[in-house]
Amino acid sequence: MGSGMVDDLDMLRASIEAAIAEAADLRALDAVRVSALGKSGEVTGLLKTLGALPPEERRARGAQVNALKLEVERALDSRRTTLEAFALDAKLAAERMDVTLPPRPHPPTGPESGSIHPISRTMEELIALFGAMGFRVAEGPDIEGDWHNFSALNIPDHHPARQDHDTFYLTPPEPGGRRPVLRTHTSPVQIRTMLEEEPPIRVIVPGRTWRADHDATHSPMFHQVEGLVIGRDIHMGHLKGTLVDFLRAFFGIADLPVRFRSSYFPFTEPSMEVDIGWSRRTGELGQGGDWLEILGSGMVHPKVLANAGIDPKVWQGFAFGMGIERITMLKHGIPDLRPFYEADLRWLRHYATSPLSPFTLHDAA
Ligand code: 2NM
Repeated sequence: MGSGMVDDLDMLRASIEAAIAEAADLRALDAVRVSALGKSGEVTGLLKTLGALPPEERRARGAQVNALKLEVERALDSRRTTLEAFALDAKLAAERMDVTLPPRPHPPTGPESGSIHPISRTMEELIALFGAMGFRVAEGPDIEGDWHNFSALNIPDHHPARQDHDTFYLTPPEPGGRRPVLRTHTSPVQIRTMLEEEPPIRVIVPGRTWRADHDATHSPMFHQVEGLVIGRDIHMGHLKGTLVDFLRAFFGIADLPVRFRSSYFPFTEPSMEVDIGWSRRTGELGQGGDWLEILGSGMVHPKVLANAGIDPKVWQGFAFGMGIERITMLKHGIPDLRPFYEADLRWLRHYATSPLSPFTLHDAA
């Protein structure tokens, strides 16, 4: 009788192991597990019969059934490992992609195709060009305090730029009160950079700016890039070299005429406006014989350095600023400012660029 029962177990073992080997996926394997080891499984059923056996048989039979249970568990584990590996292989094969395929054609052929807005593209070019000259990008808040936006920059209380009709104040006036503003230039970021960092400093600050001004050539929200270089012996030669190289590279005209013209800003001394050559008749940039004002610049005023925690006896430097819309319009012959902010797909299809198309830049530096 004992050997007959062992035969039973051998047959059961063989049939369960065959079912495990045949299980083609993890779900089928789990069904085998349930039918063998589940609450009413075959092996579980055998374990339940042990209690009814006389003690001398129970010991031997118990050892055999438990050995079977262990073998079944091991066989299930081993098959599960194999099937999981199959499943991963199948998933990897299904997700396979050819990274050597050429890019899809651009400009957009479907409504879901994206493109880079000219303002964004110019900002990327500015970052690349000045990056090649060792500048990093600094950013700051769009809502500024009076001190960072005006006072630290040596802009006096009575200055016209502070008037309500030029500046967006965020709270109503109160006697002697200092009101938060939408920054009117990105210069407060240069102030923050000087306060936070030890010189030498070389940053550009591209970003949104606001002025209460709205006509064919002015938008209440526009974009600026300003730059700041602080070092022990930075002088006007560095200012001129940097800006001439930048302008020629940005506009892609190697012999673009550049002229520095004495000017005034409260935050620089001396101050210079910078003109580039163009033709008033054709609107073309280059040797056209006329001059076009393009940016402002100067040596950072000692008072501004001191306000920003930098000793003007040790450090000096230059700064500059320009309008991103303006240089973008000039570079690409865009005649009107307003469509920059209208999200008109016809305009974007014409002036926006593919994220895959290269910059149109000459070498910087
Ligand atoms: C300009 C023109 C000239 C300028 C100055 C500073 C600072 F914070 F360093 F003093 N930032 N930007 C500056 C100088 C900006 O924009 C037309």
